[in-house]
Amino acid sequence: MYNNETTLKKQKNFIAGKYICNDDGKTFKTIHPGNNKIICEVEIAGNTEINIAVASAKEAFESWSKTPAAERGAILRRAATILRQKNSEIASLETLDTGKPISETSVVDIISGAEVIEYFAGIAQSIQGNYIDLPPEAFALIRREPLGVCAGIGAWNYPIQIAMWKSAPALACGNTMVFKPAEETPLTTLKLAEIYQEAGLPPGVFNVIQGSAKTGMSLINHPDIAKITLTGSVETGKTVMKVAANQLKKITLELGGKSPIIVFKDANFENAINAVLAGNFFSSGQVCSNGTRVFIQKSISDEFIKELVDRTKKIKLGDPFDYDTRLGPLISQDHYQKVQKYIKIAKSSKATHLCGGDLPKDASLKEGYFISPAIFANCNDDMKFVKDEVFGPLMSLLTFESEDEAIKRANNTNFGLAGAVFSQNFSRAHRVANQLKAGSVWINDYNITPAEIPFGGYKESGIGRENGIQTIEHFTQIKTIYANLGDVPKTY
Ligand code: TXE
Repeated sequence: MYNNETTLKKQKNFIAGKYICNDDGKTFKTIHPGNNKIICEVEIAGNTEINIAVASAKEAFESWSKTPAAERGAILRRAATILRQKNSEIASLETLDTGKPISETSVVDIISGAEVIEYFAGIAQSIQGNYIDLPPEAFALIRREPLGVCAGIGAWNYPIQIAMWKSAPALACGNTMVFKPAEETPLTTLKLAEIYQEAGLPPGVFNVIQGSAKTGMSLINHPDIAKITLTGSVETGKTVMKVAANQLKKITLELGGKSPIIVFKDANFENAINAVLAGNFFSSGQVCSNGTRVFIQKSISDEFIKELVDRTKKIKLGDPFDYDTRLGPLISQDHYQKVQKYIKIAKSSKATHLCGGDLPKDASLKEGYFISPAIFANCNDDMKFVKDEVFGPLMSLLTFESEDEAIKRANNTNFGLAGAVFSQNFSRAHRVANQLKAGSVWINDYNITPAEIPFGGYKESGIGRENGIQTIEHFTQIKTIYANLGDVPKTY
């Protein structure tokens, strides 16, 4: 088990089933955001290591893509079992690297990823093509084939979960992968690689290379990469798409959001409060689908806001390794400064500052990137902090009168990742859900993402979907084989 004082030996890149040393000796440091202590150095993958990783994935593809689906599924299922067995250990490593509370990582990050691996392990044997009869003397076979070597690029908010969400469908379909975790959180993806190997995954099928945007850029530019799947910011998504466009590589982009939660006066009050709080402050607000624009129907707004503020003031900020902690630090110094900048913008706007946005007084937290959960009321749709993705514990409250008004304002954003409606009126809830321009809409709940339902964005929030059967389409391609049983006419 790890704790906030843990230091580790230098970490390396995991390529072709083993850890290898990089040839230029360059490293970066990863820290624990709760106290800014260095956990370890991590070797950066340069072009040599990237080339070896892609070559090993390319070679492994030859046999992995021809491995019976039942065998691929069995290996993935074994990996999910090992992940569950090692949940406590990996959760504490994730808490060390991300600063997310152990009360979250021990019940969400690894387990939800393992569920996705199990889901795609089960689907592996059901991936199928089609037969089309073409009388009188022909037929066609529609084969569903894997793409080849996929590049996975991860974000720092759900490091191992993102690696599992990306690798599970890729591998189940017969692809191989070179995965680059975010430079802030390089550690748990290496554990995933070790576990895949323990489960029987052949060398080269899943490789982990380390580094920042430069490493990511070299990886996605590699000519042998067939597909890129990224979780990251909108800006990075656009850059990746441009690189992909040059070589017509396939892409899945899971990007940011500024999602609306619409609370009608007939909502179940307690459920709506619970969801709004979790949908804003989970992982210190560092969740792409968080519902950070909260629209409350005017007639219940006073009571609703009072309850939100009372409950928010009781959220326990502290050492992420303490099981009672509900809000940990932000990921890094840069991100801390970004969120503080937005709090400052909000405080100097015409919005009403109701609570939070402060640095903790507790001396034991002063080296970490802590900030107390903030709520601003009387916001309007055009305020910068209401429009931009802040990715921190900052909730904006807006009020509305009519259903049409709420829908129009909720959709007034370039993002389109998620949204929610709270109402006990069945017709209204569905009417509104249908009109929200977002990839996921929850009715009377928030941020629920079981493996079997697709997740992904409209508009600038992304392209493609993760999870759900639809993902198979993003990790395979169709080959049509036309078979003629008769003669070819003599035309010339
Ligand atoms: O993301 P980046 P950052 C949002 C959130 C956050 C902001 C910035 O608003 O504040 O993005 O976070 C790799 N080619 N989200 O700077 O830069 C990078 O190394 C190839 C929302 O951390 O997009 C990392 O592995 N790779 C998001 C990953 O992309 C590149 C989660 C994400 O980094 C690259 C995280 C390039 N040119 C942040 N540039 C979500 N969807 O949940 C960067 N990378």
